[in-house]
Amino acid sequence: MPAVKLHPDNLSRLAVGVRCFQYDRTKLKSGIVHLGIGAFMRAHLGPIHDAFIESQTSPAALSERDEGHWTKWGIVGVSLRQTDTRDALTPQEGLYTLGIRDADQDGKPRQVLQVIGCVRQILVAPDSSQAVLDQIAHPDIKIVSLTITEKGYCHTPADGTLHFAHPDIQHDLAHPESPRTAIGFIVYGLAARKRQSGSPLTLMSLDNLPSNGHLLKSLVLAFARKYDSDLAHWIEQRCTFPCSMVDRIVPRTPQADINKIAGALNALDNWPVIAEPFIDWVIEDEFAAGRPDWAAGGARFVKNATPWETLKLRMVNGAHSGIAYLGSVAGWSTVDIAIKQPELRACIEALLRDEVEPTLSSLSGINLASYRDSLLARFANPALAHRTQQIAMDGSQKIPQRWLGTLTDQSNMKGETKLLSLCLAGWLRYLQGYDEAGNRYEISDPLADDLKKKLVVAPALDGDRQSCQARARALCQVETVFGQYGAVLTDDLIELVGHHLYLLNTIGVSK
Ligand code: CS2
Repeated sequence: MPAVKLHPDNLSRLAVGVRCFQYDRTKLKSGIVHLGIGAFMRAHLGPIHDAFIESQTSPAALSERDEGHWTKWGIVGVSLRQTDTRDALTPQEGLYTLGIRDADQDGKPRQVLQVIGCVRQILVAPDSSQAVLDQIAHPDIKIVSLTITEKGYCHTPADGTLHFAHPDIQHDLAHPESPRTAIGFIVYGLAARKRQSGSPLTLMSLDNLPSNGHLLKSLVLAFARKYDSDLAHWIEQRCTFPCSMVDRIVPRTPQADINKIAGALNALDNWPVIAEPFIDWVIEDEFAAGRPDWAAGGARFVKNATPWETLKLRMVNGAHSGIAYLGSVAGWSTVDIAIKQPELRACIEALLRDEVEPTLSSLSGINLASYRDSLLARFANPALAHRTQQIAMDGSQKIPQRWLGTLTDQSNMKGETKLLSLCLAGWLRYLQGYDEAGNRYEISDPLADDLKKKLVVAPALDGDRQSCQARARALCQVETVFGQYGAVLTDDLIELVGHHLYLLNTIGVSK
């Protein structure tokens, strides 16, 4: 174990070859509040933001501009529930390591390490709710960004409306001084901002949700209208909500990797993050109070991000969820192991080619066949060990945008939906809670209890043909997921889902 810890005072002792930010981070002041400082933000916005700062601090850039261009853009991270990121990163003054992993030509895993400097401070909302509200209200803060995962929006996935009966939303409506949800923090923080300075703000969702900016806006406004209709009006006038598409595979860092990274870094980082080399970020250029030039880190600013979001959600995430359910059931613990199985690979390739891609034909300037090939190569990355069970989480929140839009378009075009129905059956099979070797696992989903009640039967009935058909029918009655998609769940499709479920239970995925 290395003698030193990762800390600004120890950077000269990092191993040769480790990339480290090259700017004077003591000059950074806070300009961005990021809600949900998890692995994804640290592996996506973090390095792109560092690339922006470095583009501004190179000698050439500095001779042209004053420092104000970058010093005002430090990031304050907020964890909405857990204390672990703050506890790990605060002793490191916010520094952390990003390990980019892939395999060399011989398939041997390799990694490049980079120390990221742009996070100045981390707050834990339940411990410091007033500080979080004060930050959102502060006029120096120009952007509040979010990666809070799908369920963090407390909406009904089928139709995108705020779930007012959600216990945390109920709590927040009653407790303006100590909210729990991102929506509550944003609305009460904006109320203080309106009172104190009235300065504009950009609210930037970076989550895997369709039209994430529009969704965030409608949820914030729905909550604000209940609280104070003038505030809702002010938000509409003074705040912007750009939509974005974000793409990078970021598995949870296994505990064992912390020691491995410490060895390679020559310093102990309490919580490094790992990611694939691929990174993409398309964002609408609608910023109410200025923005960093993230193009320096590869971001693409566009007028309308919707086509990119649809492409990514249906191809990357749609395939991911299919692999996650079928792979978990078969006992293939990681995506690379799953996609190495010839039958599953052929099935995912056909899903993309024959069922997803025909729904994306309006996207100009993109070669879907090469997008598909590079996606399959990303899934095959043997150095990531991305757990199928990790992706399988929260299916009820993910499935509408990943599969049901595709299903709707294909049904309207009288196209192929065989493999989408296999994916739905895969989800039903996964919900049975045990894999083909009989190992039991927990279903981690905010609707787990409801789903189990409606869709899971006594194990003795799992392989019964009629029971499989009945569960396929019950699936369509899960309103929060399938509400507005009722019309595409035709009798034929339901019968096919039931038939696939029967085959998955009697023959299995892995055979
Ligand atoms: C994954 C995504 O966990 C999941 O649901 O599908 O996190 C995926 O890895 C990213 O969206 C890739 O950009």
